[in-house]
Amino acid sequence: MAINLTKGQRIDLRKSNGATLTNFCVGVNWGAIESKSLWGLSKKVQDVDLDLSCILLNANGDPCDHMYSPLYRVDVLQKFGLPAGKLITADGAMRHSGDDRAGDQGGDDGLDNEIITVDLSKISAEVTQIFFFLNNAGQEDFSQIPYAKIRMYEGTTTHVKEEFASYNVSAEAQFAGKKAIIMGKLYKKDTEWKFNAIGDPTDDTFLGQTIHRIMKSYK
Ligand SMILES: [Ca+2]
Ligand SMILES: [Ca+2]
Repeated sequence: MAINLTKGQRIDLRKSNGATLTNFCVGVNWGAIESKSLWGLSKKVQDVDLDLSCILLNANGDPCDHMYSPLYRVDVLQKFGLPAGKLITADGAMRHSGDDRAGDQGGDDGLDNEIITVDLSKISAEVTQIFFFLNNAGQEDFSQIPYAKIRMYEGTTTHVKEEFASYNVSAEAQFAGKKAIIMGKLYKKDTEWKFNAIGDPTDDTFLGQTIHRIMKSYK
């Protein structure tokens, strides 16, 4: 049984059989907004561009690596003191599946639209915290998106072997009117990795604001 995460919950990365979760995916599944015309004869589909990103911090709380869409404009990122986006960490331990700018068209396909694969055994020794967050690059807020679900699972970008934990964003009233979420963090305690499901919605309209918020208030 997958854990149904609640805001602020801290969990060990232990499976029900006692084994440690080391290789897993963090994914977000969401759908485009479909609306019917006045007479219900035609459907209008509006793309939704959510962006799953992460930053990695060392023991001093300084950022040492990041993953976010390479499609973010470099000149805008520079205003926030941030480097260009990329889809793999320097140590090769984490990979991003790429920027999905549309969401599912034609209903829930059961697969996550943006996925970060994690191999904790290969993470650089200096990394002690990894924050995951979600921004909406478009105008909608989370209450307008038909579904948005975050989960951790074992498997690949195209196959879910076993779900470990999940969080249903669109079912939460606290996300209405919000366009960004600080999802949670992996953190190393002694030598063991754990996960804290932060689940805080924010008013940020750009990823740079979310990263500054994490650096200021969450690390
Ligand atoms: Ca996206
Ligand atoms: Ca999907």
